[in-house]
Amino acid sequence: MEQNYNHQGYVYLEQFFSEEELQPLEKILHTFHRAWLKDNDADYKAGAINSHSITSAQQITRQERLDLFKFISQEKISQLIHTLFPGKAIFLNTQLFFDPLNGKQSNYWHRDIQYTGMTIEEQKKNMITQNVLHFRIPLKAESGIELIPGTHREWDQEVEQETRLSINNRKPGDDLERGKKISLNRGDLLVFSANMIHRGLYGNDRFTFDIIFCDDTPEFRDFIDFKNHPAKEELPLLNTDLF
Ligand SMILES: O=C(O)CCC(=O)C(=O)O
Repeated sequence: MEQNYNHQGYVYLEQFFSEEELQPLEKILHTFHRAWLKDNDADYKAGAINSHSITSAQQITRQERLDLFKFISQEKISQLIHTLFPGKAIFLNTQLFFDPLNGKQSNYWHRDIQYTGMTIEEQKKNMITQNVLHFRIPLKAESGIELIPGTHREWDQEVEQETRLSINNRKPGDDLERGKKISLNRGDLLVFSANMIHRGLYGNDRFTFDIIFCDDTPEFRDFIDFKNHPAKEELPLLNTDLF
């Protein structure tokens, strides 16, 4: 698995979670999402496709928040993290992805690192050494993610960069030849590097939970919003080194 990840930049694990694990998670996420839609109507109407920071949301109870932390740091996720990260990793944040209100809205190829303000040269350098992994947990069958295997370590071909960055009449939603679509079912887990070229595939009223982990380094720690982490008194209830 580790070798697969090192070559491809992703790991797809079918039926990784049981119904017993998913149902309580789903209930919390629906509570959050209903409240989010009410509070963020303008963003939703303006084309939002995700919310984030569920673990610091006022809309869930302290117990629900603790249950989320337990889910995030459960043994089988923790084991995967220890296998896939070269060094120690830390929880970064959560996101919830859904379909855009406008069914015609295009998705967009990107690398998460392109939004950090780094120059292209810095991005090329840092994507080799800095690790950010998405753990995608779909609550229903979805078209999933399209990604370009190997690009967590390799820079774009010219047409790929032009597409991501809207250069030479290319648009971020244009198809790319090397794209590989990974459709997902409820129960599956897709782990992929945020550094790689990827895009979400909309449809089927998707509802999918992403947990994000990164290297535990000072650079990333500066970037973490610790509101999303457990409070000091909650830590002893979570037997983990991920927070
Ligand atoms: O699912 C999506 O729409 C995009 C997902 C994505 O880009 C990400 O998780 O970084």
